[in-house]
Amino acid sequence: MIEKIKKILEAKPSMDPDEIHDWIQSLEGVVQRSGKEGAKEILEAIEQRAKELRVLYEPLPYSPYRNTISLEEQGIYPGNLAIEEKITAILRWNALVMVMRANEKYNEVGGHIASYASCAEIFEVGFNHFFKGGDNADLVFYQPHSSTGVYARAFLEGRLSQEQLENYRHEANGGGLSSYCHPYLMPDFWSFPTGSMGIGPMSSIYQARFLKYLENRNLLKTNKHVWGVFGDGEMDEPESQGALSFAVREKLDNLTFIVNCNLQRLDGPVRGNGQIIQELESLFKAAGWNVIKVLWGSEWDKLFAMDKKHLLLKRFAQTVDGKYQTLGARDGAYNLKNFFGEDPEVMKLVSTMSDQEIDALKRGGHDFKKLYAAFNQAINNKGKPTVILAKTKKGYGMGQAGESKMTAHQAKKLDLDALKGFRNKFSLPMNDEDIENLKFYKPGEASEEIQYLKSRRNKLGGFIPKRSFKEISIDIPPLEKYAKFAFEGSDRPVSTTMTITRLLSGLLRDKTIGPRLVPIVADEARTFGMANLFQQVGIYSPEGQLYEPEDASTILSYKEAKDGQLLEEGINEAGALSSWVAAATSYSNHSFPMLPFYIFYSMFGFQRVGDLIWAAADQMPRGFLIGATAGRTTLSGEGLQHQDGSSQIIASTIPNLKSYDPCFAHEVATIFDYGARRMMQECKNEFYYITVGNEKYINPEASKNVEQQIIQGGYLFSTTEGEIKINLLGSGPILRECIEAAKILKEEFNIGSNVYSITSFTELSKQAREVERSNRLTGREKKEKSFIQELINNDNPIVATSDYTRAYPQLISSYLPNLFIALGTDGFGRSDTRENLRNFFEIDKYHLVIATLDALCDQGLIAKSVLQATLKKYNINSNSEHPWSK
Ligand SMILES: Cc1ncc(C[n+]2csc(CCOP(=O)(O)OP(=O)(O)O)c2C)c(N)n1
Repeated sequence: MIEKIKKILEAKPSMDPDEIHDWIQSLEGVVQRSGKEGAKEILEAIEQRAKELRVLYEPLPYSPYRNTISLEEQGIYPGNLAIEEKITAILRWNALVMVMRANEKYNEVGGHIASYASCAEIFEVGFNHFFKGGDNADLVFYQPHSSTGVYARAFLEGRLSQEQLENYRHEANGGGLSSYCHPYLMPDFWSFPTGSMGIGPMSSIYQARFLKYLENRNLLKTNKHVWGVFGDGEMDEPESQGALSFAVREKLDNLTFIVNCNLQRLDGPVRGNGQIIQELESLFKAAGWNVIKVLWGSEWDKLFAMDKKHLLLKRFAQTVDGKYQTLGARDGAYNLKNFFGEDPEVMKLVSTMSDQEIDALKRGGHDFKKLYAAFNQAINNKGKPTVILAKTKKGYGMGQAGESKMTAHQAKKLDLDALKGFRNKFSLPMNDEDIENLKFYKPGEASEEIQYLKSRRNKLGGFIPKRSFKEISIDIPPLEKYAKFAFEGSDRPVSTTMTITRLLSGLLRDKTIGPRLVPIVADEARTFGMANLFQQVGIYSPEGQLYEPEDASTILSYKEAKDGQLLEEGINEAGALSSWVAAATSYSNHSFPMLPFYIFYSMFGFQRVGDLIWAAADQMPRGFLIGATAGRTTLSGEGLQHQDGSSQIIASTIPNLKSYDPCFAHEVATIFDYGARRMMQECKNEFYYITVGNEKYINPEASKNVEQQIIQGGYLFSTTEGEIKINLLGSGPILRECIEAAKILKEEFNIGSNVYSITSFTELSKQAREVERSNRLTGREKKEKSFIQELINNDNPIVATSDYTRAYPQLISSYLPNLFIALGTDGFGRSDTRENLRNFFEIDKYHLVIATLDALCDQGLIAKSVLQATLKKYNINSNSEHPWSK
């Protein structure tokens, strides 16, 4: 402040210093008379007037480099500090030992020590005082590389055995502990995967929002709080920052971030030449968050009290993080010389302190009292989310082996001296032999540590993390009730997008499942013909609707409502997907199943937010992902960045995802009904991806008795007889090219065909994979046939195609003995008509005929001259480049 005043005076020598002084004195007077709030009011009024007068004034977007909560405001610590310190020391030790033992045993399994070492106090303040457990458990996102500390705690609580700790990162044969927080691998323990940086912060925001959504829709009222402990390096991820203003817009006062600002990431400092804490403060403040900085431990308080001229603040402000790191890695003597000693007046403040006392000056993130005050203020703060920026040391207590070292993140062991140093620093009651043998330490059940830890958890409702919920089944109405239209065939052309949105609309009307559906769009409702939902169910907005919409006089007018059901997430696929995850895990997080239906531009799904979907899979979600305007040629006109030829292939890599590419309305309805029933009624841990297109065509009446096969992945759609025969396999709208090709083959070449509607090459391949494995591993004499082998059951060649790249139909090729020709849309998309695109990618009916003739030539069933003549007739230029290389 003084520096700033000096600067003002230097820049404007005409200003009278006394006048400035008077202003400051009157401000101080206001603070004394009316308190901080009064002073704030006056400053705001002055700022407002200054803006009106066009006085350009840009205050720094961050506060001084000190604790936001002053000592006077701190309050009394409600816990037993001595016991909590003991518990934390034990947890630190066991977490460290877990990593060292695992690496001694298996050498290659990795693990981290330094991250938990830096956030142990943060976790413990949460565990002992804030994180609620039990039926109303808070949602806590743990920093993934600190999972060891959470395991160490569960060990003391008696929830994990020593054997499990011994098997940290040794999971393949069951019973071991996951590297990071993976609900799929430890379904009774973890709820939120955070191992992929950035997904935790974004996901936690949408979980908090979903709680408000449930409440505002009068479905479920809880007082759950969402906590997220994240790394300062992690905050660089676009996903970490991307939803910060959203959290404010939605007034998420049920959300608290604690950023573990140890100033380091994996390679080095997060901001060597700057100050990450100040930068994050600016970022969060600009977004509108309540920001609480916890920078300095209690030991500093007496220095601050002596520092009337705020010289320490000036030193802090002058010190960049790269230097803080070096200071953190060195001893008291070094700090005296290189931090305090750089200003003789600051040096005077510490003149009576020993090197050891300097060494013992802690950072705020290692101080229970400071942290408690911040957590407490966070949960009592209303109307906006809070971030606590806690300054810590990476590898705290690791000494030369890691404390604030550049290589701290990767450190997996401490030598004997460092281990002894660790024991001494944290006063662990262990002898040298125990230390040398890396013994886990667990005080007896009757010890004060265990009793305390358990009583605290008891008070807070029970142990966490714990993924436990009541399985609740929700009935799905029979298809006849809402989906008859899809089976009757249509005189007028309809697209699969129209079909699926009509199905959704129908299901929304059902009294039981209807309210539990969560339709989600990312600014594409009109694209997919869903504008009717604006009125039918309303768009969720905690504010309701504060304006008369422009289209108020129309029947489909834009309607926002506090209890609106549709989540309109804006142009924000990552946010929409995070929203979907929150709804899709409502069954497990809140014992309140909801069925999300996120419909999106398919190219901006798996390709754009694939890692979010992978993290979703880890959480065993239940819900529909609908990739609309799918297919590289079915989406005509839009070109290279819009046309999706790959999502089905990415989807096929996700184990608990069932993905489908249907062609006809009844197929869509069958899959939709099956999925809804499996997830909601039968409570199966699977989720569904269905691609739908915007091409309109006449739907035939549904084939009979094929429902089961549609789900299995395909059925025989039609047959034409002929002396020679081909199998034409097609999925999605490209099935119709197969149907047309079959006609040409019959009429012009007398070649018969079996046309198969393949609803999912993926499902077919998964089942075939199982059968193949079982045949191999059982060594049975007579091998069982897979479903696809049974379905085809002839040795005619196969021409298989889809609107995706060749890899999609090729998923099944190795399970079939037939000659297998795959066609697909490999290459970059183009803007053109469907017809031209299908010709360009060589998947139209003519290329299917050519592929058939070629296959039959290979088998010696027809003459080459037939192929050559047909190429000529169709004017196919064999010299042109492949579409995928152009
Ligand atoms: C998306 C993603 N990119 C990279 C990594 C690899 N990684 C793991 S931890 C880490 C550094 C984390 O630093 P920070 O967030 O500051 O946490 P700290 O361990 O320092 O507390 C990196 C780069 C990852 N897990 N996820």
